[in-house]
Amino acid sequence: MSGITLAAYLRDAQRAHGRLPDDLIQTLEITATTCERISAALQRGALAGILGMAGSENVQGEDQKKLDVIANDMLLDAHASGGHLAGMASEEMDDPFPIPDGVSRGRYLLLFDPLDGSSNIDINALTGTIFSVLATAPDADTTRVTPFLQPGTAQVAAGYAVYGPATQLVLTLGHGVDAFTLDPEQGAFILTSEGMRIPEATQEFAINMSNQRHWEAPVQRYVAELLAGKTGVRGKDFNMRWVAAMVADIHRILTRGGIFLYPLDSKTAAKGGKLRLMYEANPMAWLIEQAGGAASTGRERILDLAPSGLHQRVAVILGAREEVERVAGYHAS
Ligand code: AFP
Repeated sequence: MSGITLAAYLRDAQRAHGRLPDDLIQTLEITATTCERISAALQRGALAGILGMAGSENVQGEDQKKLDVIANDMLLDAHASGGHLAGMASEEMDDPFPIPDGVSRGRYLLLFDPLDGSSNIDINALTGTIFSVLATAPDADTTRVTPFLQPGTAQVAAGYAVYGPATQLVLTLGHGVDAFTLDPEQGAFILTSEGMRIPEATQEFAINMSNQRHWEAPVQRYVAELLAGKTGVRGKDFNMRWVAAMVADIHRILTRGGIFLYPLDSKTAAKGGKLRLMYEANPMAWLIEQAGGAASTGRERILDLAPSGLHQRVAVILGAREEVERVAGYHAS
C-alpha cells in the first residue's frame, strides 16, 4: 500500500474494516489538510512576522505564542462548518467549542493540542499537532465538558503531525500505526511507513533531567540505573535524547524505539503532572500501544484513566514495553 495518498488509505480502511463512517473520514482529512497549512505557516514564520509571543495566556496559565493561536484558529475554522463534528476542545481554550447553531453537526468530538512544543518555534526546531477523536451521542450538549470526558480506550482515531525537515502525519484507527509524509508538490500526505512497531527493549531514554531533584523515588531509582550503564545493574549503556516537544520525542520512539518519561514530580504534583491527559497522553498512549509499546502513569495504564476534567494533567511514561513495565514495577514496590 505504500505510496498511496491519505485519502485513498482512508477509503481502503473503510472497505477493509467497515467501521469508518464518512464523518470520521472527513474529520481526519480536514485535520490533515489543516496540518499542511500549519506546516506552511511555520515555514513562513519570521517572513510572515508570526514568530514570538501572542501576549496572552492559555487556560493552563502558559504564555501563548502567536503560532499557538494561529494553529488553534486554523483547526477551529476548518472544522466548524463541515457538519462532521459535534464539538471540539483544545489545550489552548478554557471551554469546549460547540458546533455553532444553524450548522449541521455530526457525532464526533475532536480534541487537539494545536502546536505542541511551542518553545521550539523561535529556534526553528521540531513542533507538532496532536489530535484525538471520540464519538458522542448526536444530541450531546457539547457546550459542556461531560461528553468529552471519556477514557482513552474510547478513542476512535488518534494521531499527530510532526513539523520537521519533512512534515509527517502518524495515525491509528485501532489497527496498528501508519505514517504519511507530506509531498508539498502534490499537496497530499503519502503513506510511507506501515505497521510501525516499537522494539520491546531499548537503550535510549527521554526525560527532562533538570527536574531530577523533584522526582519520586521509583523514577530516581530507574534513571540512576540507566545512568550507571554497563557498570550498574542494567549491564548496558543507555543514551539520552530530549527535544522538549512530546510529538518529536514520541516520533523518535515510534521510529527507532526508546522510553519517554514526564513523571510526577514535586513541582507538578499539585496539578497531577505536566502533560495533558486529553490532548497529549491519551492519543500518544494509544499510538504507542498500537505499535506494541506500553503507556502508564507509573501507577495505572493511561488509557484506563477516567478523566475528571478537560485540562487534567497526568504523569506519562511510555514506549518500549519492557522498560515501561520495569518503571511501573518500581512504583508498585
Ligand atoms: P507546550 O504545550 O507548551 O508546547 O509544551 C510542550 C510540552 O508539553 C511537551 O511537548 C514536552 O514534552 C514538554 O512540554 C517539555 O517540557 P519541559 O519544558 O519541561 O522540557
